[in-house]
Amino acid sequence: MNRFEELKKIVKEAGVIVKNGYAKTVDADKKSATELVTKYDKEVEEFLIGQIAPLYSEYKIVGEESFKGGKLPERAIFIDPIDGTTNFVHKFPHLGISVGIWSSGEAEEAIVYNPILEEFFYAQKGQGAFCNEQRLYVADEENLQNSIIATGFPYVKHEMGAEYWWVINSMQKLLPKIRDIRRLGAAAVDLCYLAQGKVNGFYEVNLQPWDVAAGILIVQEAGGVVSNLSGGKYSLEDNIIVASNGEIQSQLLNNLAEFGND
Ligand code: LIP
Repeated sequence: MNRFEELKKIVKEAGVIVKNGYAKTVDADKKSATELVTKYDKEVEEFLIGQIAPLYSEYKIVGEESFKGGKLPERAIFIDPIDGTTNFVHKFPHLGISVGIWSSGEAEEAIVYNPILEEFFYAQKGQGAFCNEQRLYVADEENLQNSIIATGFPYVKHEMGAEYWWVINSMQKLLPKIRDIRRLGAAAVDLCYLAQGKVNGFYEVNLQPWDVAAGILIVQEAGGVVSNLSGGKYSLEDNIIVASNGEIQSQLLNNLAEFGND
């Protein structure tokens, strides 16, 4: 079995931990006024690190619950053990185990697995994107007005700072120009739903590398595009991500607010 197939098996096994926790009443700790973490986030990340580190020994692992900050490694495996922790705690089934493998600023391999809905998304660079073995393609829609756009709100929203005003100003500018918004609560899965053609675009501010490292490749391999707010190449250290089926990318970018203009 090749290394990526073994990685798929490991993520599937991690899904059992998530499923068991989802069926229980879960105690959550607060990382901040609005950000939650549970023992399942930590247990899944520890399991994944223990299994993946020997398999991908030439990479450094950057996990949401264990990363101590600093410069991102050139060759890294970004792990979000439960993307959508708030949904996990509130029993809203939009969540995913996200594993994104990057080298020199490019995504190489990606897995996003929602064990609650049994949606297993994966991609390898140049080999297409899949959900449960079915090939994925972004939706063929060239008109922003006919588009469903997914987004999310940053944990710092309660501080009503620059991120909050960007979200509000962008919503005010964009909402009349689209079919509707979907705020589902897990960026990794939002990006997979873009790849699957369920939504036509996605944007968000203040996401972490582990939220998007896998979803980005799945979008790209499904024919979509990912950029920063200026339309340039997205870096995992950028503050704002804008992704779409490609046909509406410039319309979407033109209808988001500039950052910092309160
Ligand atoms: C979440 C993202 C979501 C965002 C939330 C949070 P977490 O990640 O997936 O899109 O809106 O604020 O960042 O914290 O559940 O891993």
